[in-house]
Amino acid sequence: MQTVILAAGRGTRMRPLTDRRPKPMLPVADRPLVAHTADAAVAAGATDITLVVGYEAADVRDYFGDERGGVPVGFAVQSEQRGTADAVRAAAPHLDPDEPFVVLNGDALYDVPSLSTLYEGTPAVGSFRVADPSSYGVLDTDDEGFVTGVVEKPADPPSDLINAGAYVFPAEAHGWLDVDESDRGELELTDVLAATCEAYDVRGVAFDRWLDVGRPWELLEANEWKLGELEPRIDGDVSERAELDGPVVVEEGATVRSGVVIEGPVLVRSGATVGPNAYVRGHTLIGEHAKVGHAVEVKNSVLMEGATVGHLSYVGDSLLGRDVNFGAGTKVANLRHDGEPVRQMLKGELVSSGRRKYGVVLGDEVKTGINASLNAGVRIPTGGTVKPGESVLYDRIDERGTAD
Ligand code: TTP
Repeated sequence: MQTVILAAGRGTRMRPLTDRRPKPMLPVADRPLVAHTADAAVAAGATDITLVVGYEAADVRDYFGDERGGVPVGFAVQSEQRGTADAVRAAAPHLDPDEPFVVLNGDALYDVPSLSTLYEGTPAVGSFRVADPSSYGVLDTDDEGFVTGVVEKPADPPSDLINAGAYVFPAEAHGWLDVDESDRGELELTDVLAATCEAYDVRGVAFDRWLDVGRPWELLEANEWKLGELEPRIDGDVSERAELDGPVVVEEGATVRSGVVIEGPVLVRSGATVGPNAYVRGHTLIGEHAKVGHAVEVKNSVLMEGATVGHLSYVGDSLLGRDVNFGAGTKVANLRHDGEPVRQMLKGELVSSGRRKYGVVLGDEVKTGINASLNAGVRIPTGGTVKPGESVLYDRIDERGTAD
């Protein structure tokens, strides 16, 4: 079935990681986030893919080219982010108006069996069961179990199934894309779904596994998921005096020196070096040309391309942007003394990550001096610096709030 993947978003909640790249291109294990979406779509039955791009569109185009897994890929540009229905409208010239179409958010991970079930019939909407749906769009259903619509952030949720941003629309829906602006000023795909529910019995497909990647700690969760699926493989240069346990991938052109202990799942990408004498623990992605040096411990973290943690440092549950450079002895805190979930500033508000263990989010090219210490939940903007011996207690992107 023809498939539209929405990848035009600015990803403001992911700042500073999205200052220079679109959210769908953030690394999740061995490929960008939106590549997982596209690959799941191909495996589930996409016959062609139209990627709707906008912010930093060239990154997405360059990565994909014109096919993915044998399926043709085209691009539609949404120049202004006016909402998800507007994004699909931008894709319309690429679609066959006589055929149904699938729409997927390009910033979510889907499991293939569930997505295949979605592709099996028209119309349908994907959902995911959560304990507290009140802060999401929640699916409402009739007595026969068909979906009647989506209720946004209901005080009294009609079900525990939240909208997973995955739809199969009938061919007629091509004519229903001109929706009115919603209360929050956007052109919303849920209004196209509402029109579909009026005309059709819409199947709700509850996904077994699904992850919306909107906030920084969800990028850690996405990596936890996809690193956990890696098949162990050693193609790089690994010292006989290194110890590799669990699922570890060392790509061709990567080097693991003596005295290193790696506990998988860990992916060491091409051109990266680890050690000597480093300890890399589970669910860590060491990006291309990144460096983890002597007496460094890294756990559950993403080091993007070229990030360097050279000596005597601890990095836990953190996201380090491209070419970040840690001075010797820089330490990251990833746990509060009171054991409460670590909070982070997002769009002017202090938000709970829901994680007891959560470290820092550093933009590209952040540099720290020797013996810097970074408090749990702190973000540092692209190109920011931390002085030798300095202790960064509060968020440096949004100074209205604290992250203590
Ligand atoms: P959001 O996560 O709501 O928006 P965003 O990706 O820009 O992130 P943030 O809120 O942090 O700024 O978008 C959901 C999906 O829809 C995502 O895949 C991006 C896509 N999208 C578009 O392609 N065009 C649009 O106009 C909008 C609003 C979203």
